[in-house]
Amino acid sequence: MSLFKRLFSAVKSGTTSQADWDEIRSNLIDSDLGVKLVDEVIAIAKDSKPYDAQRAISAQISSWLSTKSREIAAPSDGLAPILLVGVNGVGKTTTCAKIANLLQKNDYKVMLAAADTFRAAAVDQLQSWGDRLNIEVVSGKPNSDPASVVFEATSAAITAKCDYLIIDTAGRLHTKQGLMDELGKVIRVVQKQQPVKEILLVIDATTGQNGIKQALTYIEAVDVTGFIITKLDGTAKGAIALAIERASGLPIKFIGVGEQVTDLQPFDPEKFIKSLFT
Ligand SMILES: Nc1nc2c(ncn2[C@@H]2O[C@H](COP(=O)(O)OP(=O)(O)OP(=O)(O)O)[C@@H](O)[C@H]2O)c(=O)[nH]1
Ligand SMILES: [Mg+2]
Repeated sequence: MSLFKRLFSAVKSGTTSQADWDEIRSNLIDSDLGVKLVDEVIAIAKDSKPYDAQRAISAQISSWLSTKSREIAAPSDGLAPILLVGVNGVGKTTTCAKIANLLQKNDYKVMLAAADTFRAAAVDQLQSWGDRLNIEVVSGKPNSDPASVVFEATSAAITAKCDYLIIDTAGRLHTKQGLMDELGKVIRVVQKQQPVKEILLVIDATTGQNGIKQALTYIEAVDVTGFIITKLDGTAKGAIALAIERASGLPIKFIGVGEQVTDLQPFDPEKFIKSLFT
């Protein structure tokens, strides 16, 4: 990710001009860290001794991160329903398949629910992942009520004694109140049968600072338990991960690093912070 490589060399060299500092600052702002965090990290860097700069900056970044668990909730009371939510095109459907695959590889019994009933292609997309992974997909008729699909899927998953039900929802702009209300209804319908274990907000790393707005608006509307940051393979803008945790206090649970089903990694803060310096 190399986000702080330049900053770190500047501290190590000890002879950085104001013009250089200005350039470093503007590069960091372009990386979507946000002005406030950029100024915080530059202040720490300027105050550090060269031999101690990496430790001091890392400690500062660590203090921005969520202290909540990054594990996926265990299916401790029977079926664990997990919803993936987020704006259009961020990678929800693909990530449902990735998580289903990961859980299945860990010997859990998994079912998928296609609650994006707006587009016929959305159901087909999830169904084709289900076929490839040999995982059952529950879906409804086109344009049917997503809440009724989810109700049926939850019953089916309980009857089949599944450990996890991964629910793919339609992309919805955080600014569209009607769509957010509908999401609330979908969640309540699951909740009637089984406690929802995770509501994971999927955010595209390439969307920039708007990702923070999405996070904060979704958190107000529903009980988001964590984030998945996708498309980190195609961008140098990983700083959004830091900014989102700092703004929300909630943990990133996974990162998406490609379009294949295995391109999902747990978010490892230590490894991530280390990668910012090299
Ligand atoms: N490079 C890259 N592409 C990804 C990643 N995750 C998803 N994609 C791609 O992003 C595009 C959109 O993915 P979808 O899973 O359909 O996104 P969605 O959020 O379900 O979209 P809607 O249902 O339309 O809201 C697809 O081409 C995916 O292959 C990722 O981590 N890296
Ligand atoms: Mg989708």
